Formats: sequence, C-alpha cells, structure tokens
Amino acid sequence: MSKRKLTIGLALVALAVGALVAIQALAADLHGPHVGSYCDGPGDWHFVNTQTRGADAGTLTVTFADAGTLVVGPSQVNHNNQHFDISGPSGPVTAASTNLPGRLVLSDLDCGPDCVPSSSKELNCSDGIDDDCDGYIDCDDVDCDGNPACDDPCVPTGPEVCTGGIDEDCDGDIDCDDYADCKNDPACAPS
Ligand SMILES: [Ca+2]
Ligand SMILES: [Ca+2]
Ligand SMILES: [Ca+2]
Ligand SMILES: [Ca+2]
Repeated sequence: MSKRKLTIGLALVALAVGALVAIQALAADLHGPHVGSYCDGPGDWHFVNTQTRGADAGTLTVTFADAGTLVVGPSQVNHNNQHFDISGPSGPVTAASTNLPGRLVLSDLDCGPDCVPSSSKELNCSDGIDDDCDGYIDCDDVDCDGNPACDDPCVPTGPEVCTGGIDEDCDGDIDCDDYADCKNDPACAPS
C-alpha cells in the first residue's frame, strides 16, 4: 500500500470516528424523572426537544411497555424546539430519545377521561371496575341487585335461636328448618 493511500485511509477512519462522535452527540435522552410515566387508559403524549440554536427536523424514538417502540417525526419545528405527538399508548414509557442535540422532556400527558365504558350496564359485579361509568362500582350499582356476588355473606352470631327468622349459625337452615339444633325446641313442636 502506498503512503498516499494509507494517509487517505487514515483520514477516512478519522472522518468516520468524527462522524460517529457527532452522531452520538446528537442524541437527547428523555429527562430521567419522566421515564415511567403512564396512563390507566389511552394517552396523548407530547414530547418537546429543546435546542439552543435550532436544528433540522429530527425523529423521536419512544419505547412503551404496552406498545413497543414507535418512531415519529416532529409535529412542529420551531427555532429552538421541536414538538412530537403520539396518541394511544397507555405506557409506561420505558425509554425515549431523539437524534437531536439539547434536552428532551415529556411536556404533557393527557390521559383522557378517567372512565371508558365497556358496557351500557354494570356487567361484572365483582371486578372492581365501573363497567358503565355511572359512578357506581360492582355491588354499589343497582344493576347488580340480585347478583349472587352481591349477597351479603352470613356472619355467625352464635347457636341457632329457633325463632326470629335468622340463621344465627350460618348453616343455611333458619329456625325450625335447622333440624339439628331446633328439633327439641318447643317453638318447633308440632301443633
Ligand atoms: Ca364491575
Ligand atoms: Ca357502574
Ligand atoms: Ca341455622
Ligand atoms: Ca334462628
């Protein structure tokens, strides 16, 4: 290899290393405290990358735990900042970065309405969710009246008392129907 070719080769390597360093410098990672942000439902995510002297339109790469990695271009390019919008994922955001210099923040996260109805009535009376978004959850919703999940559990208060209409010992048999306990009780003697 001639000395000239070697010189050109070294120059190219130096250029490549320089370009790599430049590329690495052009990367803003999401502001640490904003990593892990999430919504309970679909969210509107608004990221802003700020550069002191501006830059050409960049790209934002975001990884959501529930939606994988998304790459988007800016919705707005201003002199000193670029805005990126993503609608849908609930998060949490596990990582985000741009190929731009400066600082990247999650500027705004709109989680939308707190309740999204999955049904026109309370369908599941024991899942802890307000299915129809009427403000009443499970057994507190009149839609669940009569649902077995909403029967009050029997709390034993002592041995069966053979009058009064209460199943004191919670064995399922009330008063004289509780034969084991009331068969000899005068209140249950055949008339
Ligand atoms: Ca429910
Ligand atoms: Ca409800
Ligand atoms: Ca009983
Ligand atoms: Ca009783």
